Amino acid sequence: MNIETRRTKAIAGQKPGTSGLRKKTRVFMEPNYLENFVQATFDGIGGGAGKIFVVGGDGRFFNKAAIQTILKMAAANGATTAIVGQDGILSTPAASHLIRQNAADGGFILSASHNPGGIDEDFGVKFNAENGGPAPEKLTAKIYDATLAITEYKTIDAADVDLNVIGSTQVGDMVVHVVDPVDSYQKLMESMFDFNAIRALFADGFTMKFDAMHAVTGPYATAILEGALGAKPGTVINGIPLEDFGKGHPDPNPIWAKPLVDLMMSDVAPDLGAASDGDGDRNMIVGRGAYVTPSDSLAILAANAHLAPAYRDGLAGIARSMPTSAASDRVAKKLGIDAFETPTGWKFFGNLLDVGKVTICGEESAGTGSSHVREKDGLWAVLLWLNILAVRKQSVADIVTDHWQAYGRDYYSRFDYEDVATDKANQLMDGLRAQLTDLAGRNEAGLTVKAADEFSYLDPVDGSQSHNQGVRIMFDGGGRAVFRLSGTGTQGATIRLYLEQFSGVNGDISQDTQDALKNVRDAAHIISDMEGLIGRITPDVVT
Ligand code: VG1
Ligand code: CO
Repeated sequence: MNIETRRTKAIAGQKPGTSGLRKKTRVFMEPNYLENFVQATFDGIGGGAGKIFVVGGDGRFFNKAAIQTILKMAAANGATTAIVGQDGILSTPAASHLIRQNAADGGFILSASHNPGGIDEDFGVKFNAENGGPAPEKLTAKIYDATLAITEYKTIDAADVDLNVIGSTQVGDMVVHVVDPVDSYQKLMESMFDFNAIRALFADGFTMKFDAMHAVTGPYATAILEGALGAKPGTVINGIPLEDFGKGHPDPNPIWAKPLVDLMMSDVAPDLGAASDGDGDRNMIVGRGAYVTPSDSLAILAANAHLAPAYRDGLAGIARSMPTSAASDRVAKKLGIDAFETPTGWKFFGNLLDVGKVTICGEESAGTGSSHVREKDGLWAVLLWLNILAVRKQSVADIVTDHWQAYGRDYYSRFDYEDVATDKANQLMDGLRAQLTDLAGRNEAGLTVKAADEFSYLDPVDGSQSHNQGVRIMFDGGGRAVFRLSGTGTQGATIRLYLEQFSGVNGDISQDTQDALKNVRDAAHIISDMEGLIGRITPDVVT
């Protein structure tokens, strides 16, 4: 094997603390850019010698070329084995499962998740650690340091691997196994859920539409829903992964999956609508006439998980990201199990899952998952819903209403302000920080501030601390507003404003969401002086 050492220099634009690198595709295609990040990753994890890696992506433009680059570099860095999805396809949860199943040392997942794909859109590389989860902060910090210190990278001159053909081949001294991307994942799902009950549900005439948004879940959903579970052909729509996701925005929410939501609100709605994102880790659940917020979905799945075989013995605990509504905390309380509140991002759930403190986790951004992998898992959430529907034999809308009647309703909405000038966004956050100690007792828009702080997290497992994770303003009467800046955008800054209002137990659960949130929203806008600082209060995206 002829290892070439090529000179290179440091790359710009890393964000320490994020689990990967997300940039415009053309930036990734610049000479040495991808190579630098990949070499920095090998350096950050203490080298590739003797290691096994999983490699795959969501099928977006540049996916296959990036895989060839990574395979050659892995071989040059001494890896013994690479496991690659056929056609370069692996959903994020499937990659997480393959890492765990094969006791691999980590994996490269090529995706910018829900960001659009194509030569003029976004690309990304995430490195997942040996537990199958996103690299924790101590590892991303090492990778980041390596991107600054880098002077050379290693590769070999070898022919490209034929990614279309399942089987084993060599790249230099490294063995490459091209595997069916769906197979192992499907077996895992079959081991967790009552497929017979779900099959019977479909056989009884239950109808569903799953929008794969031309992204990675198409092959998974087709094989599992239409193949194994007998859902009607055509249940999966937009099921062929395309390099530009059909020019869509593969983000499963009422904005970007509007056609599906419109169908679900119409007279011809099927029983269940669902969608997943670019890399298959997010999910949207819509019943006939009933959109389920991700925060509610987490709570309802947790409250009903025992109806599926994998969770028959109950849950160890429930974790949610800080901006996610408190709905799941109420479920944990009723079940008598621990509830954890972590910073945004799946990597913070890893330790809790690894030591068995929690079984189910979720984020308001449409991510739900469990201890079966170390990523959020879109199709898993859909299958758990199906398993619950098959057992309860009620509609989604009835299950949601039952839940609100039992626990009260957490009205919830997120406002995104995109492409804000970075200095303005920072000013807004700094302005909030400066007021934190004075906010308690202030009255705005008819609400009194109960408490305000900036969220910090102390990991109960390894003692690590994460600061500056978002400003929280709690109001008397169960309202809350949270401000934070996105870490995944690729252009300017994105301000996220998360709004929440609890109805109270036995409170009014029939209001329109935005009506119920009006006071919290107005108070948040006034306290942050958003209009004065960024010149608008109307968001680009409301979910
Ligand atoms: C967003 C979401 C966050 C999620 C992250 C990655 O981050 O808010 O909840 O974990 O995307 O999701 P941010 O920093 O832009 O708010 V994905 O589907 O990229 O793996
Ligand atoms: Co994603």
